[in-house]
Amino acid sequence: MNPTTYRTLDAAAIRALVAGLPAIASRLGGPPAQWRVREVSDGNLNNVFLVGGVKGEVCLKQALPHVRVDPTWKMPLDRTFFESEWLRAVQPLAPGLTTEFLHYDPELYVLIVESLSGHTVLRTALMQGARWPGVALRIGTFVAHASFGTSLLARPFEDVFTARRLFSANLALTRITLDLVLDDPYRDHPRNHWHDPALTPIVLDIRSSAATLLAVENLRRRFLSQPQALLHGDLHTGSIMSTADDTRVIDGEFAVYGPIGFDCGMFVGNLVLHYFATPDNAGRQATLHDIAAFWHSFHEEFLTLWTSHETPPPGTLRPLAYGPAARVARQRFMNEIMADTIGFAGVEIIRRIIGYAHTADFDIIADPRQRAACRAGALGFAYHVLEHLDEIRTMADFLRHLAEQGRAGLHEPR
Ligand code: SR1
Ligand code: MG
Repeated sequence: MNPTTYRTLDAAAIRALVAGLPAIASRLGGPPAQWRVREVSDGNLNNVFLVGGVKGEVCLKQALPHVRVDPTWKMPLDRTFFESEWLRAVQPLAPGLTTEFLHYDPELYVLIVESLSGHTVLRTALMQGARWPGVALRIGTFVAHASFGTSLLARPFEDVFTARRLFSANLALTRITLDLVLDDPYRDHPRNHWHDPALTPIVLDIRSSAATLLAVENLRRRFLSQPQALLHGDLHTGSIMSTADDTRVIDGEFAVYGPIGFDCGMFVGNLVLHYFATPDNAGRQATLHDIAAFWHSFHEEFLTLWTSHETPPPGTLRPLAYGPAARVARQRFMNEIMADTIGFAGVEIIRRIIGYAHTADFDIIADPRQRAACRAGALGFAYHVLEHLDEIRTMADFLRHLAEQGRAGLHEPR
């Protein structure tokens, strides 16, 4: 941080900053004094504001020198830099599926993007009962295009290595993921918490299961040592804003090169959390369909991108095998992504129930015993998945196990 220039912005300072940016000021329209500045901070880390004028609105995000929800947890400011680099990298690869990048201020650590005030955070929409089957398909498309386009399959290694070097400096947020997702929940740590004593026996089982701990260690190693593509790095349902027919991925501050199945697993894990928080069978069936649709869309689009070049782009690795051998090689890679997806979905579910950063999915269940039972269902399912990763090898296996365990814990409609 440069202490002479960085300061946390209030409404007046935001007006002054934006007034000095002619392209954005004209997008808003009218005099700065009449712009509405509304704080909408919602996530754990940053301040977020909507700035609106007579013509339009933008979204402004500023990093704080600490975690927003815990000022004692100090944090470097550079996360908005990585988010802006992520956005600039993936926006052209997945047009219409992110927000539009408008401005980055390297001294104030401010990122300004298109406002999505007509959209709803996907987690909130799901909790309100939205059934938007197109969302999962579009997220599949997003992950396929963003990951393929930043990988060695689409780019010369020189470009990929340069990008890897840039994003490998995203140390603070990679440390958060490593600790909060892949470490803390598996040992006693003051950041962990859960309210329902009914969960404690499952937590103790998880922590004493050698198969589970080995699976998590393997996922941790893969997260750090398989730089297959540029990840979003935190692709939960709170990092997606949507309407019924327009879906945008936001909040790419955790961007880092890693295994593609990490992003897929984050998304699938959060759909599973929603699945266990859903009271009725029809709602649960819809979520099973969403998970299947996501995977199908990701898988098909990734393979289509891979096989669409008659001759590979200049500088990329030229295939050595053709015909059936190439098909086998492609299938192996897709199976690797699928295995990672299943494993990372498991650890995401666990950390959202017993780790530091929980999700709101279960909060809508009024009856505390029912709420505990639903959380226990999700936690038990994730434990089962990690313990039986050798048997749960495909998304079809995963969905079958989910449907079986979900039926057991189904509760009455609220
Ligand atoms: C201290 S940050 C906690 C969590 O919030 C973010 O959205 C990420 O999910 C992170 O793990
Ligand atoms: Mg976020």
